Amino acid sequence: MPETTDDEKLKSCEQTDCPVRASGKCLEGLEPESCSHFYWSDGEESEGEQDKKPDQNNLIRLFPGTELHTKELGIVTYEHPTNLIIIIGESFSGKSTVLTSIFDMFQVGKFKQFYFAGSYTQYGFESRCHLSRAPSGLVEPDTAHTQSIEFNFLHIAFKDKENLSRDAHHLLLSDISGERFNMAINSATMMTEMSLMKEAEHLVYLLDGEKLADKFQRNAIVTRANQFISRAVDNGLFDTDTEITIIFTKYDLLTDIVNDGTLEKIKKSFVDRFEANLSAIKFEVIAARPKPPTADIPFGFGLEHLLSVWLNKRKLPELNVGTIPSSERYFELYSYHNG
Ligand SMILES: Nc1nc2c(ncn2[C@@H]2O[C@H](COP(=O)(O)OP(=O)(O)OP(=O)(O)O)[C@@H](O)[C@H]2O)c(=O)[nH]1
Ligand SMILES: [Mg+2]
Repeated sequence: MPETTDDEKLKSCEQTDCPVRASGKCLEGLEPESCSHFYWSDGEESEGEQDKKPDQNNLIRLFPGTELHTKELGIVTYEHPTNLIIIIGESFSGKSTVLTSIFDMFQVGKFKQFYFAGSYTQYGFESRCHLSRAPSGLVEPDTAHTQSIEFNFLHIAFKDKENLSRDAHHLLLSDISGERFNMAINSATMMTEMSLMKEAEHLVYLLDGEKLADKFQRNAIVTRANQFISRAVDNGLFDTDTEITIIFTKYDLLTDIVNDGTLEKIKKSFVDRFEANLSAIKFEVIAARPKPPTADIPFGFGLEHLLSVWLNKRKLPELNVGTIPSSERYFELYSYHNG
């Protein structure tokens, strides 16, 4: 392409309404060349095209604030050391309520140890929280059913109240829909597509406390949890490097099975079945949204403890080849491992 000479250059402006191109006069009333929006164009663009063309150097990238897809996680992980938390469980087990309750507790300053320090996905949190808030018109707070069958992530950053000068902690949290869960149980292909689970710092399986408390539904949901873990082991997604935490949700409904020893028997059945296949199985209890909250089991019961557990980095699998690159980002380490 022939180069334009200085004589061929045209006065131009980034502001669409500016008459500088037509009349040589600056919209701001300045000497055109001293205006920050002014530039010389090579005269090849039509007026319409010139109006549309942004100055790349001045572009500021705005985030829509919705959920992040897997390929977008670099927005967070390239900027900050981040822990990836994947929350699995069948429909209604309380996965989304865990996420929305964590966000709500930060908003109202309910955590003793942590302050909210930002989120790239605030809109994603807000839209999930909507149903649980007054404007949605619900008498009883509730959470929308998760629609997407893909992994979508919500980001949250928070600081230790005791140590505000230290960098914030960053978590990427994902829940999968009940439909996705069922597909993975019933299809090896669908399970294999969930290979991102291998990269999670913390892998969490929620067992629905409401169904556990019901003796007619209890065996079925424990069996489905066993089927899910077995299929993940059979397809190589879980192995002896995998640590999984089984969380009993809706603890407000579990008093009877805690007192009669049933809960301990369920824990033991998981350990007996999977201790040879996995690195560890841990257990927690939560009541993200007890009905009703009480002094003993308030709103968000157990969530602060979960956050403090999720801050820990997991022990990386032994690598056979080469040396580990000096990076705190597990995503990079993992891609190196497989690369
Ligand atoms: N009693 C009680 N109910 C709860 C608690 N936490 C959540 N729930 C209720 O459990 C129901 C299901 O919660 P969700 O968070 O939508 O479940 P989910 O696992 O995301 O479900 P899907 O999106 O369909 O996969 C909702 O009606 C919640 O209000 C709790 O701590 N106690
Ligand atoms: Mg959900």
